[in-house]
Amino acid sequence: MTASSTFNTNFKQYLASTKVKGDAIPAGLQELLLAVADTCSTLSHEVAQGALIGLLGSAGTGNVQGEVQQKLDVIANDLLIDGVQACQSLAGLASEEMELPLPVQGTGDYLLLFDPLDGSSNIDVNVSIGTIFSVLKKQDPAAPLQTADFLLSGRHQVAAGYVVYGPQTTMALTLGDGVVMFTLNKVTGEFVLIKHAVEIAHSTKEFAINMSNMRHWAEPVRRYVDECLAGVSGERDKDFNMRWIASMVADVHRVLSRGGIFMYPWDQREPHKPGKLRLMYEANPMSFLVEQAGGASTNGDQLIMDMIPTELHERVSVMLGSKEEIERLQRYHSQA
Ligand code: P6P
Repeated sequence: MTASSTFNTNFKQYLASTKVKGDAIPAGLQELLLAVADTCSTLSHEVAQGALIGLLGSAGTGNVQGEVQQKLDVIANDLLIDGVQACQSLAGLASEEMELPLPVQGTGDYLLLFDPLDGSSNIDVNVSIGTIFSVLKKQDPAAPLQTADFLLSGRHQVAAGYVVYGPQTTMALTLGDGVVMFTLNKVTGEFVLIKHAVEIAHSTKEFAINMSNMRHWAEPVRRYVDECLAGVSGERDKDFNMRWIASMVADVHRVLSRGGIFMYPWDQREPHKPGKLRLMYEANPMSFLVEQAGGASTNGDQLIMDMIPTELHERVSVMLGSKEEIERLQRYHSQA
């Protein structure tokens, strides 16, 4: 695809003209993804206004995770619900911000899961944040919606993506046949294709983890990071760079864009919790994107997309990115 044609395809045209493994994208899925993209275009504008429209700071409420909700968390959640609930192809939706799934009027069988505004602790300090979404198909379309409908492994996703609200507002999307990226043209309000066939290099010199938790990590993670820090004189024979934006969408966007590894592993601070990040609407969609871009994503013991969920808001240990690094981490976990 030449540079000129790359920037002339908007999201609607892309969905209408693309084949996934030889098949056209179902009209109902196109409708749903366009509604998500349109909502994120609106959200991008709201996020950019911040203090100017009184949107910074806490909403004074808590969510099902026991976290203090930022005003923009609540607005993002409401915008997404309003933006998609009219989609005839939708059977229901689930959000990080809501304890139970929400049935909708649609007669379709798509299930939308989302973290409406991930990284919201960064909102007040003007650091990139993002929306993460995942699409599943209801296995029994005729039955009334229930939480169990959503408890499918990441392998069942029919689409997944994120929108990062940073210097550019950029969407990454996979439909199971590679990864594409679109940037929002803020004049027209359209997402425009900027990159297709996104690939993560199998090796890297860059890792991302919150180093302040080092003393709490399990031994395999400690061993891996120590070897990265030892650099060229150590086991790895090369120096590493470190990044930590504390916004999963921004950190994963960097991994998809230039390789690397992102880790939020289990640690001893809350040993009863398998991790901090959520499986259904953070780890699974990000893992789908990463695998489709030639990377890998594990919880240390198994590939994240193979995990069978038991709860809608369950948490998971996450290590994803360049394939060789994930294979090394899996090896260290199996040796532990
Ligand atoms: P910490 C944001 O709150 C988030 O859920 C992810 O986006 C991010 O990777 C992580 O938590 C940051 O956590 O403990 O470094 O603040």
